[in-house]
Amino acid sequence: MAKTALITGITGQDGSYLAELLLSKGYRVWGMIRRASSFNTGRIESIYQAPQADGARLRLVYGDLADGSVLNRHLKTIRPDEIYNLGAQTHVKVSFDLPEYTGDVTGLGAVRLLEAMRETDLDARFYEASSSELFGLASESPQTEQTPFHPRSPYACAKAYAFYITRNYRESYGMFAVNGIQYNHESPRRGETFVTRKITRAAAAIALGKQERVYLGNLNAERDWGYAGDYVKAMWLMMQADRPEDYVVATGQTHSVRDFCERAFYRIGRPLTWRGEGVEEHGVDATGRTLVAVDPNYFRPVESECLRGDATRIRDELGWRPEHTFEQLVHMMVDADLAALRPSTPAKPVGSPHSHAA
Ligand code: NDP
Ligand code: GDR
Repeated sequence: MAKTALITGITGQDGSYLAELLLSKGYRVWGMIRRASSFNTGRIESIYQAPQADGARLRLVYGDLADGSVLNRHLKTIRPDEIYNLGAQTHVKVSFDLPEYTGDVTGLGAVRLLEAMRETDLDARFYEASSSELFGLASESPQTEQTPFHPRSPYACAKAYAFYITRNYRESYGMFAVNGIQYNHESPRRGETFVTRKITRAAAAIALGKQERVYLGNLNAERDWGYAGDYVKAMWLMMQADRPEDYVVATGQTHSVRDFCERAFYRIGRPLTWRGEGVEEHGVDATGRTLVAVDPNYFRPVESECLRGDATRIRDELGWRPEHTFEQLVHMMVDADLAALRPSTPAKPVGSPHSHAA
């Protein structure tokens, strides 16, 4: 019998890759989406078939992690074998502006789902999308499953609650409930306000003469960046394991935001050199034109400066390893943005309102 999975956050980057993976494995997939005033299903358009279609294996239902009653209802009717909780307010900087909302959705959302599983007597497996942001001001590098948490944002605090409540339900009720402590993972489907996509989109727009430069925050921050398509495989493997365990999912390599810019602008044939320091620092091309500048509005009240994960455990126990390098990831993203922007679209003014949030 084909398995049934429910994905919260299916309209997001990871939700779309995970849905594709599960469909390719023969699953029936239910995705929970939010009502929005405009289409928010662009990332799953290619795999979605109208429910009237014969054998449609991807179905969508409305719901919200802030609404426990609807979660109960969906679990009662769908009776999934596996639940992947990917839905969240995912932006770290925005969480400083929306701390209570982030706590409600990103933190309490997990317990609402876990409680709905108990209330409906559902014997399903549960995946919580935990985050390297739990380590925050990390006491050691690289971080492992044993490294103490030191969350540095309302987002990370909410994820800490979700992490511990997932573990608590596993220990209290014997549920198969696991945390994947995922490090940053990116793709051409990454949201446009996360730094990698902001850079690759800007590089493509600059290459095509549609934008002058990009304004960024902390260029020194270092992240362990992997490819989202690889990370959803780790999620699935964790859910097929003999025992429920929490795992770090990472590449083990870090690069700075500055490194990311260099690689992206090199790809469009405009290699950067850096001038100035601090907020005056800027990246210029061979003709001296500034392509990257710093805007302190993008700084965060506190920062996780450098995160690097040690994924030895998931490699040894479940056989997972990242399949894409940093360079492949940057090139894939820049090339996709070039292809997407090539048809004539109106030029975007530098520092447009679209980019104000992050
Ligand atoms: P995205 O921001 O791309 O997607 C988030 C998803 O959550 C969207 O589908 C969004 O819906 C949905 N969502 C937001 N608020 C609610 C709500 N109140 N109720 C239900 N759904 C909601 O995130 P990613 O795909 O990148 O990340 C997936 C998960 O993994 C998240 O939990 C994230 O915190 C976590 N994570 C991600 C990492 C990464 O590097 N990508 C690393 C570590 C953890 P809508 O489209 O309507 O906005
Ligand atoms: P992060 O991702 O906070 O690590 O959270 P993001 O891409 O937002 O920031 C990464 C680093 O880049 C620095 N930075 C900027 N960030 C943004 N967004 N915009 C800028 O202009 C900019 N300039 C510099 C940031 O300060 C930061 O240090 C992501 C999300 O997917 C989370 O949901 C997830 O849990 C973590 O990764 C792991």
